[in-house]
Amino acid sequence: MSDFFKDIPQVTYQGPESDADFAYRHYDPDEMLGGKRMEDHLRFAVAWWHSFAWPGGDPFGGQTLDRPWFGDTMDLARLKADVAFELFAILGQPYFCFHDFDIRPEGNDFAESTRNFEEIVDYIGQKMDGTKTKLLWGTANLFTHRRFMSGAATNPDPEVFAYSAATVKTCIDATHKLGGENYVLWGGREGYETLLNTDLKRERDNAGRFLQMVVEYKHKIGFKGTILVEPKPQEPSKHQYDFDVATVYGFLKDYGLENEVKMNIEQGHAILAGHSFEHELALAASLGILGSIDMNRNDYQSGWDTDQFPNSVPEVALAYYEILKDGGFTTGGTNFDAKIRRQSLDPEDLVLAHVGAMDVCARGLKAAHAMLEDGALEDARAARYAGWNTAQAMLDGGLDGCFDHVMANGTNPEPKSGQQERLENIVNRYV
Ligand code: XUL
Ligand code: CO
Repeated sequence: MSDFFKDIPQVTYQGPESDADFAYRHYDPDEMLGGKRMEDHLRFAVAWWHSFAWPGGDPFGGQTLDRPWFGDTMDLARLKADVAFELFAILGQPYFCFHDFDIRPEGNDFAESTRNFEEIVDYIGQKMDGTKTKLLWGTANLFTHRRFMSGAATNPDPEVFAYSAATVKTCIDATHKLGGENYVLWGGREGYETLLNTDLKRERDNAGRFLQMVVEYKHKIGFKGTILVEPKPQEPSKHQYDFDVATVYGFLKDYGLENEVKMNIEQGHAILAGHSFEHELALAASLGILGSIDMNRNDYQSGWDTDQFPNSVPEVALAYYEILKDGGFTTGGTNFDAKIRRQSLDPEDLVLAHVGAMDVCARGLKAAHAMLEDGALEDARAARYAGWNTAQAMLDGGLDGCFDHVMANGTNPEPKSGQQERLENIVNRYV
């Protein structure tokens, strides 16, 4: 046991009336919603990078957080893992996620980095034994080190492509070994700064081949988890190839991967792309590729990826509505890809950030479940499209069919109310 979280109690469900800081008011893991425990609906995960590896920097200032495990040695990497599992236990978290870079010190070369990584992965495996915490997903950090500055799979230099592929192999191996339920690819540097030096077609083809190689390898080693791509329109690259769900779907189709790869959709990335979170979720669901979510928001004034913990029940309710309507998570879950603010120095800030976010998500989930059960929104939606139940013959007939239909009926279609305000009022009854 480290003493990092000393004096912080295990957080338990105490009900909406509780005024304790270290208590869940809405997240009751065992509460049943539609025949499924709340914990199994939400499948919360702590993100290793923001919670344990981020030093508190912003573009104008460096480290603000002082952590006893900061440094480059294997002993400190093990201490970081010890503290991580202490946080999981305090929160009762069922899952975590990591990049290779978050858990191991960088070596002098690929071989040493890989040795460090494998050693820590085994250490984490031992820590998982005997706890309830599992791995939601693993991923490779192909964006922080300067070797990736011009891209990983989309780098003009094939040596960097190879290095990236070799790194991803080690990360899929680790995810497989730890029983991970998904493997994520977020293309932080898979884009460009200027078209003047960029062969866009070649880069896109290389990204397609890279993802095919990932899928081939998954099948080769028998990894049963889901491969997920996480869209984001920009930042750090000026333009990123995985712009949004629609763009990634087109990309998957081009490279024959639409039945192999799903989406990890992040709230803040959806907003950066000019969409709402629920738009991205609904579109992915309609395409059959909704996999998992990163539940972290951005500041609406800064217009940048501030990775804050969620705190708006109405927003998360509409997100979980789309997820439940799609049948709920299978291998996916709710990853808090979120960091505390750089002034939040204390260990308890890290705990309370998760407690609040879990409660917000629990309230949103309960509202979404009730909205779906009562059917008011879906009944109205079905009624709005009811005419299509008898329109097949017209469609089969093409333009002529439509012409004949209009001539035979001889009427002008009457516009009908979209009832937006009534539907918004319905939502507000639940949130
Ligand atoms: C970056 C981001 C990443 C991915 C994993 O904006 O969201 O943390 O989730 O690489
Ligand atoms: Co993310």
